[in-house]
Amino acid sequence: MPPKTQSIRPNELAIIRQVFDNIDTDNSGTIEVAELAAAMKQIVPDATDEEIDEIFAQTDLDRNGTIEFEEFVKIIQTWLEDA
Ligand SMILES: [Ca+2]
Ligand SMILES: [Ca+2]
Repeated sequence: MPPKTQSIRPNELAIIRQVFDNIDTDNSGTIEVAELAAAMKQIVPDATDEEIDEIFAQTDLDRNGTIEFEEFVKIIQTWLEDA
């Protein structure tokens, strides 16, 4: 079975892990919507709650209400592919 993070290099994965841990301010191992909102408002100060909700919904692939690291990696991969 191929690894799910096939197209990401180990050093990139380490950077993504750091970003993930920075957003996960309560160190629960998952990103909650409030943590995403806080991170988004640092990057994009005028981001609306609707925009944040939309990004959260797009990232929370299994819709369990939290962003797991695996989901975070997938959304970063999608962004990198689109760039
Ligand atoms: Ca958290
Ligand atoms: Ca999830």
